[in-house]
Amino acid sequence: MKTILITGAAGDVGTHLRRELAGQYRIRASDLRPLKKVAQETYVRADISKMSDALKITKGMDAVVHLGGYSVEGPWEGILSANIIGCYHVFEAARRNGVKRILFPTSNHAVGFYRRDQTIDHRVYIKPDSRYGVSKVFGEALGSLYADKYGMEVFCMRIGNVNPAPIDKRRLSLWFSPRDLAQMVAIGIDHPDIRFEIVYGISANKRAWYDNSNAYRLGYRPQDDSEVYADEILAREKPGDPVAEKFQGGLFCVAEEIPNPAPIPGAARPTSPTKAKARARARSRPRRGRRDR
Ligand code: 15L
Repeated sequence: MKTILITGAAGDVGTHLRRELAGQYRIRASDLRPLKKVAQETYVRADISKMSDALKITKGMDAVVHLGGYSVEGPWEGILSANIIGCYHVFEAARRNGVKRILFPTSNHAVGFYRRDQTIDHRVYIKPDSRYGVSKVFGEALGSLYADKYGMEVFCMRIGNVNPAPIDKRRLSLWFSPRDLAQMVAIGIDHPDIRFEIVYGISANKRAWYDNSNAYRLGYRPQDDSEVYADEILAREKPGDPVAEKFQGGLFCVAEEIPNPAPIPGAARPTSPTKAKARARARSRPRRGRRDR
């Protein structure tokens, strides 16, 4: 049985994945946050913004599934530390520890500025829709470098939205059921012939915006299709922001910040540069009535 590391294991995707893969692999689950253990896995608390922690958790692994990091658009400081520095640490630590295979869950937001009337495949030019999307492009680029330069095997999944069921119209195109996620991850871990691949992490959705032929070529056979939820979802959906509606990335194309679905309990929230500037402007503005006094 292979031993795998899952970083960011306490998050939503990590929690679904660990449940689905329990018994198939020996799992080392790591996160900054505490987590509820699934049978037979081990938990290691780690902060991947520290190289020493990344070296500790990647040691002795057959493969790394690097889910850790900021999972939505957010303040640059958070993205930089978790998704750029942290991602580099995980790849570099894996290389130093001789771990050949890395699965990098990138995101639909690496290509979120493609329009919804376009169908894109794994070869299109990147079009990130957010700082978060840029950080995912960074991870893909790092994967390409480590594959070409160091012979590592890197499997990048541009994940749509992992949920037990699709949650809105946009997610009808992007839905990724937990069991399809587990199937794709197993391909990434076990396929004998991976060098550097990009696939789309979605189920067999009729409304998909992707030509996912690269995943199918590697044996992916998704079992779920969001279409069974379509009538119910479309009946309750109200028209949204016109820019968000036009592009695949949706609200990420317009938002400066999206509430973090997996904050670290008790941690101070970093202030976004936009909010910090607005506060500074407000402080320097003369108070109403002051000049008359
Ligand atoms: C993502 O990349 C996020 O990690 C996830 O939280 C969702 O927001 C998803 O994209 C999405 O586009 O729905």
